[in-house]
Amino acid sequence: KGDSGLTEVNLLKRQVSVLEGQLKALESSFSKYKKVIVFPNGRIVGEKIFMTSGYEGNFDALKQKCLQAGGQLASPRNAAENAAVQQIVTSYNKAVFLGINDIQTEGQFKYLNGQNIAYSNWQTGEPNNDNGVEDCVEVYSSGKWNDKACGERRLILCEF
Ligand code: 293
Ligand code: CA
Repeated sequence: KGDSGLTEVNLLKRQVSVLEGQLKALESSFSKYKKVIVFPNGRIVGEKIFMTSGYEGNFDALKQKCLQAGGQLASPRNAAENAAVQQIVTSYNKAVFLGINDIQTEGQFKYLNGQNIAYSNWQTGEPNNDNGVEDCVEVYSSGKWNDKACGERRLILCEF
């Protein structure tokens, strides 16, 4: 077999090396653009992106808007995610509604997929179902949660 110095394996090694460089450049560029799109109305936590548009409405309206955008209402599942939600609330000085409610069974708070919540950050004394009408969950600027009537208007915060 004629050999001009570069075997087929070596050619492939060169191509892999080129692709590795291109992938690194793409990762670097993507990292920058992620920062651009979340400034200043969103937060990145691991794989999750929280984003507000500034829109305010009741729970049903907020839920619909997030679904329409291809996401869902913010549903923080740990302290790091809740801290990101808190940052948005603080930045706008407006409470948000989470994708959590006890509409189906009083006192059993669930995600929009119907699963029971696995993380919570209730304010002391909450949830209190004040006046027997509080099935939704708002987040205060303290990051603490309060159950609130779903018909109230709050700031939208979606997760993607
Ligand atoms: C009551 C007692 C307050 C509490 C409030 C909220 C309403 O007025 O201490 O802050 O309910 O739970 O959602
Ligand atoms: Ca309450």
